[in-house]
Amino acid sequence: MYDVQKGYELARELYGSYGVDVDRAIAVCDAVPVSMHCWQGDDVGGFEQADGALTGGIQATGNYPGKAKTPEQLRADIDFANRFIPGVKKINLHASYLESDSFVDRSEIAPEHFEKWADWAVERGYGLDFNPTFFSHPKSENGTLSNADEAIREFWIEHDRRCRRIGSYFAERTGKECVINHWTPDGSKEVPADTIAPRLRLKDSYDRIFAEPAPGVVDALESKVFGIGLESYTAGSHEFCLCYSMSRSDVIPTLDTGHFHPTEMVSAKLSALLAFKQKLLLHVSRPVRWDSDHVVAFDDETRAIMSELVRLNALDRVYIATDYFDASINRIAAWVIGMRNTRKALLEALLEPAETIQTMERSGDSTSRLAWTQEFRAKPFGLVWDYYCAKNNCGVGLEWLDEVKKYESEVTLKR
Ligand code: RNT
Ligand code: ZN
Repeated sequence: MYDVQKGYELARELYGSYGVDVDRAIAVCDAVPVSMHCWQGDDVGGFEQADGALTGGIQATGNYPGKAKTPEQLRADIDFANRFIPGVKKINLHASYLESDSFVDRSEIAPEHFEKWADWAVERGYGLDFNPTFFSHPKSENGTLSNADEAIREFWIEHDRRCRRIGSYFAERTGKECVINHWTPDGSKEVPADTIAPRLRLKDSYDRIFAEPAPGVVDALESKVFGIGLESYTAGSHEFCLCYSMSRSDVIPTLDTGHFHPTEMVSAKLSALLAFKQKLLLHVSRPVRWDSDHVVAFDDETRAIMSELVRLNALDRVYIATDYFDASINRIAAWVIGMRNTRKALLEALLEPAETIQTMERSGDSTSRLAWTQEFRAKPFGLVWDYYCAKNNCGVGLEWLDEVKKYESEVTLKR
């Protein structure tokens, strides 16, 4: 290992000469909560006592050994992964990760089924976020909140109402707000002859769900362009979810980086939405040609998103959550890599002299704006990142990898 302290001092001097305060960047970066999704640990399987396949147009591909099979294993894996993930974290659960000795259907879930998760989170100081599970269930095959069958639609309305009560329970237990992401896979393989009826039912379902107050809960609606098997029509499209969230001050939009046409960038949408909505929820993922949910990379889009959040001064207006599921590699490594990349992109963005560049722009000096923006592409921000990881005791560079391999041979491969 090289001299991390020396590297940091050099970088601090260099960034300082451009007016960037490295210590402030580190402090801001460290305090921004990133909500880590629980479902990377078991390929979106969950712990309901029914072994159904993953449905709803999403797919976890790969068959890497050692996935978590019980809530205890999943929590242990999250604990282990978090040793190598710096910064303030929340844990994002799905309703299907409930705990009960006997089968509990989605319309019957209650806070008691999440008590162990809450105890665990409180002990570690984590906030908890939540998601109703509108997929992988026999009653979800022909749609959920937009279903034409009123009994089935009622079932799902009840599910989501209960999820919001669980969200309030989490907020009360943790003392932190619980962001609930409402995503329904409802759609169809061919374009329906009547495209508005499912959307009117979906709208009515949400109206009824949100009619009940849920203290401590922040409701977000996630849209999507299409799902596998549901290629031609999505009831909760971007326009639907955006219009719905515009119609209510207390519902915010979710932008998942994989939920748009492949040439559309979430980073380019942020300021437009923030001109109208006070808050947004982000699902940071990596779509490869489709909503493939690859592990978050330190790629142009992740960096552009973080850069926008910093330049827009919107770090306290946007909830950042991860959403991916890769079953082809070590799942703990997948968490560590994706979570570290998310925060790494945030730190890099915070090391740009955004205010100086914006001042140049306001004075009409676009030449300097371009020169300065480009200059920062090659600054040694990795030295600052290494120092930040060292300071948080999270492993510098690839130090975490050997430990994850060791945990794999001692724990996960023995499952
Ligand atoms: C699916 C959505 C949704 C899910 C999770 C598991 O395309 O992105 O957020 O990934 O709810
Ligand atoms: Zn998502």
